[in-house]
Amino acid sequence: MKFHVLTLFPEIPRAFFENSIMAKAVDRGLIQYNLVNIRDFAYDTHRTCDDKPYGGVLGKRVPGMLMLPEPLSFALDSVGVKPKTERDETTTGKRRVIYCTPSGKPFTQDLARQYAEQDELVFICGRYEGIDQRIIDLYVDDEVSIGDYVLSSGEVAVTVVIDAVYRLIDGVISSESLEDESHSDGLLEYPQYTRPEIFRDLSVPEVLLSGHHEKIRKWRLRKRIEKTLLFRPDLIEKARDSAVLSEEAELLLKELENGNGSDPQN
Ligand code: 6GU
Repeated sequence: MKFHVLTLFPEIPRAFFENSIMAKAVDRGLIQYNLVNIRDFAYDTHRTCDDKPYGGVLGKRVPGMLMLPEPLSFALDSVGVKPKTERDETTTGKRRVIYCTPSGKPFTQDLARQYAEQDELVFICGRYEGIDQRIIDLYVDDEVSIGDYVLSSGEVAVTVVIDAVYRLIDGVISSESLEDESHSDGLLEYPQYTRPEIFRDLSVPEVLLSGHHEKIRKWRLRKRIEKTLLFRPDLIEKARDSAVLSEEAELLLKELENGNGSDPQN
C-alpha cells in the first residue's frame, strides 16, 4: 500500500510515518509513503496557495481563504492522478483520492476496511476554509469527515484516517489483535486489567482471576453490551438492524434492557 499525502504542512503527517508501528511497517516494505508539499506547485513568486472565495462569506467582513485549484491540480498530476473521467485502473491499480473535510460523509471502520484493500490512497489535506469545488468535482472519489467537530488542520484528520487504515493491512499487526476490538463487530470493547491485582483499593474483577474461560467470555460479552448501551445506543440499533449479533448477545441485550443488568463498573 502506498499513501500519498498532499499537504501544505508535511511535517505533521511525517511525524506519524516515522514513529512506532508505522515506521516498522515502512521498514518491512508493507507500506510506502510520499509527502507532497503543495506549495512546491505554487506558481507565483510568493508561492501563494490560497485566495478569497468568490461571493465572499456572508456576515464576515474578512472572508476565510480557500486553497487555489492550480497548485493542487499540479500536485495531483505529480503523483499520477488524472481527472476521474480520464482514469484507467488497468494502468494505475486500485487507487482512491480522498479529501478529508468536516463536510464529508462519516469515516467508519467499514470505510477503513475498504481503503485497506486499495493499492494506493491519495489524500488531500485542506486548510483554511477548504478547497475549490472544482478539484473535488474533477479528482476526488471520497469526501470524508472524522467526526462532528471542526479541526483547523486537515493534516490531523488525514493522519487519523491513515492510522485506521494501515493497521488493517495484512502483516502490520496480528489478525488476533484485530478480532476483539471495538467496532470490529458493532460493539464496543470490554474493559481490560493488568497487574497489580489491587490498585488504589480497586480489585480486578474476580471472574478474570478464575481461569474459567467460558465465564470470562460471557462476562466480556456482557460488558461489551452494557458499555455499548450506555455510550453508543445508536450502535446497538445498527447491530440489530443488520442482524450481526449472536443469539447469545441478543438474549443478554434483552436482559440488560429489562433492567436485570449489574452495575457496569463491576
Ligand atoms: Cl476530515 N477535517 C477537518 N479540518 N475537520 C474535521 C474533519 C476533517 N472531520 C471532522 N472535523
